[in-house]
Amino acid sequence: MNKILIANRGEIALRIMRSAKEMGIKTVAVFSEADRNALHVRYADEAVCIGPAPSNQSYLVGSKIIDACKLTGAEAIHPGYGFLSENPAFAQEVKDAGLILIGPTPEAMEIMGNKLSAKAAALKYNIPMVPGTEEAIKNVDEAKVRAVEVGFPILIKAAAGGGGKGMRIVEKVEDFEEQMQLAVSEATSAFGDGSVFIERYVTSPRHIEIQVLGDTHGNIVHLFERECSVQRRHQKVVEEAPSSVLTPEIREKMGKCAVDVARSVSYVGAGTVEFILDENLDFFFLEMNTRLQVEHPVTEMITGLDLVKEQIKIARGEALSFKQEDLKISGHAMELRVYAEDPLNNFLPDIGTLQTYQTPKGYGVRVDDGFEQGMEIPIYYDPMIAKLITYGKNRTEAIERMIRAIEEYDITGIQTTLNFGKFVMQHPAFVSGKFDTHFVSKYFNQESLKSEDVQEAMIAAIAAVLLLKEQKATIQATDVIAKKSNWVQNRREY
Ligand code: MV4
Repeated sequence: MNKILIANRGEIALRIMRSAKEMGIKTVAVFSEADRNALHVRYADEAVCIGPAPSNQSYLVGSKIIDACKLTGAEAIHPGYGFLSENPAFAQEVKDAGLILIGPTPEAMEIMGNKLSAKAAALKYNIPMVPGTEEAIKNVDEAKVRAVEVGFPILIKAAAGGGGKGMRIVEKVEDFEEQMQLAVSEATSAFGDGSVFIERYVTSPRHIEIQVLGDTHGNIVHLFERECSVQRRHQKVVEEAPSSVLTPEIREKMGKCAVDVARSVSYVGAGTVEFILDENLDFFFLEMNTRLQVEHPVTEMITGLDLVKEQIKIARGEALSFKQEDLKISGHAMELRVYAEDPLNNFLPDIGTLQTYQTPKGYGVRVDDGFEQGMEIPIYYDPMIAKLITYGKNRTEAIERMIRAIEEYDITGIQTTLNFGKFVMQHPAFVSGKFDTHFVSKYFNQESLKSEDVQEAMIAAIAAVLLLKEQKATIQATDVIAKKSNWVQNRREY
């Protein structure tokens, strides 16, 4: 494999190219008209424009990407995440064109692309799953009987759904029919497939996923877990590895289950098996993602492996160079997704120009990004501008380093989720490790970011009062507090 095409943009395109370069493989970028000056275009050895800015006219058009391979002589395609990365029809077209897709087979993608067929495949092994229906619901009355058996609250899920889309919680049996009808029509319009099923609703889960790697020789290993419970409306914000709640025993059990799930579809490449973990630390398989995930760097940091290099070696037909027992966890890694969104304005995308853009540096800090100072964030794509990753000898050090790195990160011109990340890192529930998927909705409101400043102002005011008292100044304490906090409020930047 001498040349690969990266069918993606932004930070992940660059991240993939860096590994290819280290392996002596030439890279081809594809870009839309909005990305003509993007870093991934400049970094690549060659670049091909594949159309106008909207992704359905560029990054999502499989035929243009295959044509770009033919034009440049690229032998393989790395799809990154999003876009065409989990599209079985594209995977098949790539194969039919005599090219290599750096990823799993179209068959594995197809099965895992549907939650019901994924669960059916996993059923071949003894994988714990949330009680519910094993097939798409055809008869509402039968489903209602099953729902009562399973016990309320229950969750209706769309088989074709992903990332929490098309999910509905039903609290009591009287609401069942109505919610079912709504779920079916929602699923039909969103995915063109109205298949839904039910599961018992696990009320306070943690979201834990296991990274797996499979080669073309039948070897499959897991690379431990990532904790992804800190999310907002199904958008992950903070991820870490390892999870602070898993015991070595549960980790081993989950890891074995993840390998079995992968084995159930003869998985080849890098994949992620998603579980939820309840308060009793019982875990249940939910689904499998057949791509390299956004949060893969935390796994790289604790295992010392380069997942993109492993993907490329697997695609070249090489056998994994290590066994499960060779792998171990070293230290702790945190990742914060830096979005161009305003936490003080309901996380609305905040597009514009990066007037200042200075990344944090130093020991244990990694920034995977795709922009530089002066660039404009295009409105057409995902608003994630960077991933800030820190590594430490333990969780405490990774958190402390993350706070330091957030403070060093200097971005002006757009609002970002950096200060929100700092709120998470300093929150007692996060620090103690006792949190679930409701962390953000439970603890965060816009006041949390403001109150940090007010608290600082109060402390500053009290310190000033004490200082003045010491100096025996004759000023009323209340005046000082009012003045001090006003001063701090006036210089606030948001
Ligand atoms: C669940 C659940 C509780 N009980 N299934 C959301 C995304 C999709 N991958 C699965 N999801 C969930 N499935 C049962 N039976 C709670 C969630 C869930 C969730 C899962 C992972 C990460 C964040 C989440 C946020 C809300 C709900």
